[in-house]
Amino acid sequence: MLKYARGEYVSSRTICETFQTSRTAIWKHVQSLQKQGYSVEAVPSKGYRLLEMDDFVSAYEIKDYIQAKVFGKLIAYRESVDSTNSAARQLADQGEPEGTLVIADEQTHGRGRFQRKWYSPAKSGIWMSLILRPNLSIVEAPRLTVLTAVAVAKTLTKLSNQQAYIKWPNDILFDGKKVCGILTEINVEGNQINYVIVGIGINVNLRQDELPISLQPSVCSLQSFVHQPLKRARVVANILSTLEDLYITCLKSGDFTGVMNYFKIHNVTLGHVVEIQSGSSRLAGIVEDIDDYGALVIRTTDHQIKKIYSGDILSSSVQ
Ligand code: BT5
Repeated sequence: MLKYARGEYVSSRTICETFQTSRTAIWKHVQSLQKQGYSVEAVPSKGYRLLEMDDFVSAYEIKDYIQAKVFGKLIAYRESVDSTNSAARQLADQGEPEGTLVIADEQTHGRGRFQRKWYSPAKSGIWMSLILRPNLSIVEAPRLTVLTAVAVAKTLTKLSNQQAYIKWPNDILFDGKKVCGILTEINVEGNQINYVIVGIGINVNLRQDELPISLQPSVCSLQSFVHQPLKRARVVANILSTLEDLYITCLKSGDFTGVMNYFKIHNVTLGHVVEIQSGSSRLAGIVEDIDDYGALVIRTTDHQIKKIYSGDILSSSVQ
């Protein structure tokens, strides 16, 4: 109500009548909103008003835009958290259902793969993790990273009118610079997946000079590619709905061909000469293909075909 009143006061009485609740209950809700960062002013003779409409990623804001049916049905918003992936794991362990989203304004210990740091300052990006409970075997799990990368690339392309590209295995790039990283973590029971946490980090409002110097050459932010201010909640809702569509279609049919094709067509590494670090080994060759499970198929300099399931592309160039 406060949001739709656009900065005007709404009397406590009107709110009480609308929601059939007590003044004390409303005051508790207002305090909860204030805790989430909303500036709500309370004046005894006038009521409540929302002072400014900031760019929030609270459940209220995301639900304003959401079209997905299951993804984001439950949203756990945190102002600050160590890592949304860790928070989502805790919730999944407690039995929270598929589609539950954890989203934070800030992460104090955001993680990349191999325990690398993910820079996640307050209010500048989308730091979120989704709980999935797919009926897939462990070997199929990397397909979920592919699917997520495709959903994010499609959404960012639509919102920016500029094609986003994918760098194997989990980066989304604009103009060769990383705008998003994906961290997929699985919890298994026997050969079956118990749950998967898909973590998505997207730089949205970060100015280039606000980034750590070491990241500035290789990292970018969505705001440089859109011409009007973009609400993070809208981006989140768009990603959830694209991701949900792809997820339901692929899992129902068992057919990931469409997703794999998009992943390959908009990939910056396919056909390139690359140097790769995979575990403790380093190898060089040409990326001939990406297989149905998201592994890189490399023809090495000594003409062997190798499949790489996890690692980092250290350098990449056209032959
Ligand atoms: C990734 O790892 O790219 C996965 C990042 C996933 C982050 C999300 S945020 C929500 C959820 N909760 C978490 O704790 N994590 C997930 P990797 O491929 O290992 O890349 C990590 C590297 O990216 C770092 O070593 C830096 O070089 C670079 N990096 C760090 N912060 C970045 C940022 N904000 N934007 C772009 N690149 C960054």
